[in-house]
Amino acid sequence: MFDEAFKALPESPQAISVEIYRERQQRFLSQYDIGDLVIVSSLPVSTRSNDVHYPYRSSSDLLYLVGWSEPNATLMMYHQDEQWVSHLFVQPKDTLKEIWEGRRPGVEGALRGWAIDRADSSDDVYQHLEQLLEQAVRVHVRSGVDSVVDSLVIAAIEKRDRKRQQLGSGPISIEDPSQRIAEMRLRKSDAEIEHMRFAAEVSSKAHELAMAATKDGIHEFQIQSIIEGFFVYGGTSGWAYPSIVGCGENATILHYTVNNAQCNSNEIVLVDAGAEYQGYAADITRSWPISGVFSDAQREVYEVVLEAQEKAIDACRVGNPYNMPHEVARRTLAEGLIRLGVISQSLDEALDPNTGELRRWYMHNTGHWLGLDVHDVGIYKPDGTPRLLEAGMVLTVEPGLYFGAWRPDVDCPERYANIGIRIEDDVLVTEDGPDVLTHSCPKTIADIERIVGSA
Ligand SMILES: [Mn+2]
Repeated sequence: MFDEAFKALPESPQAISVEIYRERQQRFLSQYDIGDLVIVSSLPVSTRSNDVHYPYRSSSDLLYLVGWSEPNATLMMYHQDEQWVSHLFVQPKDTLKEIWEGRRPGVEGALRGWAIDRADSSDDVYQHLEQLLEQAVRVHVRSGVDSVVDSLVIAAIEKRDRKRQQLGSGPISIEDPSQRIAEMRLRKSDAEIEHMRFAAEVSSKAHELAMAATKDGIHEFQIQSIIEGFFVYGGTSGWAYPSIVGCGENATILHYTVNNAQCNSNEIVLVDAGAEYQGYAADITRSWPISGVFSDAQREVYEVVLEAQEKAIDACRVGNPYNMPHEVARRTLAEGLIRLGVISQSLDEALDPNTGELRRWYMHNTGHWLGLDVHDVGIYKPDGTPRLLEAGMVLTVEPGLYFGAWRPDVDCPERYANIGIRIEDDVLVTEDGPDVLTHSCPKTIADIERIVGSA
């Protein structure tokens, strides 16, 4: 059923090369000094129910620096014999375990295929760490990820005075390396953008397939299954975050994930779903009428949100503050709601963060960074002022309007009762202006009306 859509996809990009990981590590390590020890751990496996685990996903920082995706891995980077050493601890080969859980690259495999200088078994990680801590001056580790690493580092710091007095060794401080990695992750390289573009293409196609299959009486979970089915069929690892599929009043609940209602022909369905490819996320929202034709009221709201989204996308330009798309979207939404008679305040009054009426119907931000994490890393206001956009940054643009008639806190205009519209695209900032990675996902009223129900 998905084959035609699959054939229309671009070829999946090649894996990020060892050379690229090496270059990343060099750039990262150039900020550190001799005597620094950097530790980046994978995240632990978590249990879902007896003997069953959640699908494993490593820490994004470890994926970023080495691309190693197995559990029980620890990366240590330190300076030795006048050069930096990337030392990765991995699950050793173990035939019995591999029969049950799957093949492992093991220590030799890690050395052959990954950007590392040394590899050892994860069984020996703490022993090595104790030795490395004796020589380290500063330790860079994110605490709270591996409790044994944390306690060894703290023990080494506690011993430092005695050690340093006798031997002149032992660490004197701990720092979190996350912010330095985040600054790098915020600016995407060409190889990363290719990965994100592929995740975006598969996700766009999945939304289009779901639109085409939509008909009166379809259930939210059926729309969800088409979308998530194509994420996998298209060659991604599946969803980057749990899919939101809400029709009718469910479309007015921002993080609705129950997805179990049946859809009526007079309703809008709001779908927020994106795939993950090689760790990189896409994040798309589309809203369409179950019947395939917007009612006048639905069309009025949709047009306002679409105009706000297009103007906000246009504000994703090098040198603009990161929050300019949000301000542009807010203004356009407020103007639209005044035009529709939903807001009776003046434009300035409507935009007031405390007393403005816009907040009733638009209560979230217009976007976030996107990358290895759906809500990707990167400080929005370094030194308290909004960061200026640079080429290579990727952000989502996702204005919406939500008229929840079920809400006791506001008087919902009857004409728009239970209409929820959000339109979200993923935008790469380039020197030549915004590049919409999710451009192939239908969003004009004409395209949506042509596609919905056409399967
Ligand atoms: Mn989003």
